[in-house]
Amino acid sequence: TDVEETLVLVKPDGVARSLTGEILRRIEAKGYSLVDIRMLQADRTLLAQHYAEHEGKPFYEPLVEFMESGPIVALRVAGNRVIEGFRSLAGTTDPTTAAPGTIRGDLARDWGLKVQQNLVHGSDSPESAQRELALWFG
Ligand code: DAT
Ligand code: MG
Repeated sequence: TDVEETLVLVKPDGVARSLTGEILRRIEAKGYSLVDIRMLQADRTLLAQHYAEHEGKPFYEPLVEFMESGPIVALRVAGNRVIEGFRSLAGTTDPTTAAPGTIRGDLARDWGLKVQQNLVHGSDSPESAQRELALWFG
């Protein structure tokens, strides 16, 4: 096995729509383990670090503003190849095209036209996971 840890965020839309439990249920049903959990209101400093790779892109400002708009639930999740596996559970970035059966495909597809309102974040590589877990869980 290849046990990894990843950072999952339930974004402000997921928390506001009371989908935290449903998202956690899907993660646990897959067999992944919840290692740590915290709920917080993220500030700009944290979000700028978290989304540093996207700075300067046209969607960066609306993305950061959205992520600041309400509480976030941060999850440290462990499992065999969980980094790739959670991305697969989440579905593609744009909820409009995310496949049925995925978190975004099932739960975010009718949430309007804003791509940033896609319910969850998941780290995209071992390097990102290590960096992001340090940011959100210190
Ligand atoms: P992901 O969250 O699937 O890893 P990403 O890292 O490319 O996607 O982008 C981070 C977030 O930014 C994403 O969850 C939603 C938003 N976003 C990405 N591309 C976008 C676009 N073209 N228009 C608006 N928002 C976008
Ligand atoms: Mg990403």
